[in-house]
Amino acid sequence: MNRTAAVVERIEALRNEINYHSRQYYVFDEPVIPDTEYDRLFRELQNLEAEFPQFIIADSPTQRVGDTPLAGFNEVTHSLPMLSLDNAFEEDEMGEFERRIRDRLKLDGGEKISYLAEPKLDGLAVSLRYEQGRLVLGATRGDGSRGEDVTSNVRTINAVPLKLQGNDWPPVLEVRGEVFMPREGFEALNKHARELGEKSFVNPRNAAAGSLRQLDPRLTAKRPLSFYTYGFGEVAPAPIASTQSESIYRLRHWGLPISPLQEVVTGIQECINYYLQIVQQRDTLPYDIDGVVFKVDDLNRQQQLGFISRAPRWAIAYKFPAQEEMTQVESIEFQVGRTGAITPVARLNPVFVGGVTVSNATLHNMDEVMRKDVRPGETGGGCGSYPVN
Ligand code: 5U1
Repeated sequence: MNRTAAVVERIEALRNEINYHSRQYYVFDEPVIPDTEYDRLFRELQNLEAEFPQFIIADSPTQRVGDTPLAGFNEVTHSLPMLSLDNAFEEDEMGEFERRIRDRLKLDGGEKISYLAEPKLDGLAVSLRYEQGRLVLGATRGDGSRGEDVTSNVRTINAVPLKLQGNDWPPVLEVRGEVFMPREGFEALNKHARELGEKSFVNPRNAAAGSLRQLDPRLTAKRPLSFYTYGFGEVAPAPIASTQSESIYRLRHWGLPISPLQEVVTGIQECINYYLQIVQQRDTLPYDIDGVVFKVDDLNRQQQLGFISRAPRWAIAYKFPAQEEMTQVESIEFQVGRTGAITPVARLNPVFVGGVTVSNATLHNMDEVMRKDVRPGETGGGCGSYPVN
């Protein structure tokens, strides 16, 4: 074999190996090599591609980050609308949800309904379109019909595959899911911003949204974003399975990450039990969630049930109680960090919110204090353990 053929073979092997390890990490949560070994493989590929640029392809793992900032985001029309979810806040409303479904499907008393249950991530909904297994479009939800083309930014998210695994995917596969920032990454990002005297983010959701709307993908690439898939847009040919759970499970085999907490539950009591179990786990999860989503598992039933305005009748978000309380600002103090960065902190009249007593709230920086016009003696609202602490 001549040198060029050997290089082509090595490049191909490295890409496959790197993609395999990415899937093990992001999709299966089972990394098999240490980060240092992964970095070594990545660097070897970068070096070979630098020496032989004629063999660079758009979906090489080295090509996630483009180097041209955009002038603005183009508007895109979703091939199928991006739906929203109806909400339930009480157990009774979950009972009503099931009763409406039973009535429409004309089910007799004995027949139970199965649902796919999963946590509702507090992030930003996006649509990813794969054609012939390759990522061709990433778009924000926008108004549900039209969103913004953020392809160059979603490409920088390591959990988003640039190319699907295997070859049994439908030629057009559009998936919907949530881009989010894990808490640890959010804390590190804010700490860094504070050390540099820059503006910090109020919560991981805002940080994820701000990161995805950067015009320079090199900045998005530095943000610790992740992604889970939960649904579908256009799929052709469709369907890919007869239930929501099987369809979503197939995505996993194609390299798309899905929540490891997904479960099929049957009947409304199991829905409630699942909700209570997730409430218990909520604070230990590495990312913020604001409820639990239930979807009728049988796709024929989903079709029979259809939609009402922009929300499907076959799905519901059972939301956690709002983690927001009113209290009084007693004083504003200034904390000096190890690096000399000064952070204003509000001392609060202690208030119980989100399962904890809150008596301090970081105000991040003076811009935030001015923007929110926070003053001692005044009363205002704030959200749970984040960022109030
Ligand atoms: N986990 C989850 N979040 N979420 C949000 N599933 C889910 N489904 C949604 C939305 C808007 O919509 C379905 C109708 C696809």
